[in-house]
Amino acid sequence: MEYNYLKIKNENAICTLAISAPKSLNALNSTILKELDDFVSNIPADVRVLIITGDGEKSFVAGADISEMCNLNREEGYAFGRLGALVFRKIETLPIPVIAAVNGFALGGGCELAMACDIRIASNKAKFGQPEVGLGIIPGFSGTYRLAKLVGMGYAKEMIYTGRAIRADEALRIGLVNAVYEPEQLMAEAEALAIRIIANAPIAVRIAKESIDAEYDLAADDAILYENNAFGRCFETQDQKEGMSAFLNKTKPEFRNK
Ligand code: DAK
Repeated sequence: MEYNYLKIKNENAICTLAISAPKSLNALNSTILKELDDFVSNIPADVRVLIITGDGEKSFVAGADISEMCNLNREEGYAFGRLGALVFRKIETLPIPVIAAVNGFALGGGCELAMACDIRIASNKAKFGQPEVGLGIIPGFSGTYRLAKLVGMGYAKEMIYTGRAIRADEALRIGLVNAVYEPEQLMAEAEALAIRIIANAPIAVRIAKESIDAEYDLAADDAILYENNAFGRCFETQDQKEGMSAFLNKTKPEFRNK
């Protein structure tokens, strides 16, 4: 599929995807959602970390496209929300880590896209918010679900009920982002983070992601058992042998994704 709204750079196992709709501050219309769906459904097998950002200096994603949503009826609203929610869920469940490099406005569907990623880092110009109730709707791409998980009920309810946008420093304080950088450093820091991840055993990173996500909603005993099984699976890999023997031999491991 040819993409009109996605700019993709794929180098050294790190793929950077920039959403690019400059006229609407990268707001998500249904074509962008379909392009995103196609991209994440066909992500090249050699990609080990995906970085998602917004094209331009001002915005990550300024939400879902209000001009497209304006005249939807109930069924159409459901279909639009479902399309976005399913794409974001595909991003969340990709077998590789996904980093959101939030370079500006991350409002509504933009904040929700960032929250579907594994790790969020931000420029000090970024702003996060769920302003939907001011438009007569609620967050529709799983924001009511993920925001509370990330920052707790109290902050999530305050942000969603008031629609107040918060700056990057507040997002850092409440745990919505992991780190804040000068705008010109953001992409280099995202790549540095990706490089630190891909230095490790690929299968172990994949199993770690799968385990953290699967265990989050389980009761303690079930979660611990899940981890025990996942831990056991690591010992079927050549990379486990390589990692441990390299440590014992005081050499650098050469992981082969096997
Ligand atoms: N949609 C469409 N166009 C947008 C947009 C958006 N979300 N955000 C900005 N734009 C457009 C503006 O209309 C403007 O277009 P022109 O007038 O130049 O044609 C252009 O981008 C530049 O924006 P501004 O002139 O407003 O720029 P400022 O710097 O003054 O302000 C801003 C930047 C980001 C603070 C402001 O544009 C703004 O407040 N934008 C709207 C942010 C927002 O409310 N986002 C949340 C959207 S609602 C659901 C599914 C999904 C959702 C809900 C339900 N289901 C159906 C279940 C999700 C909803 C949302 O995300």
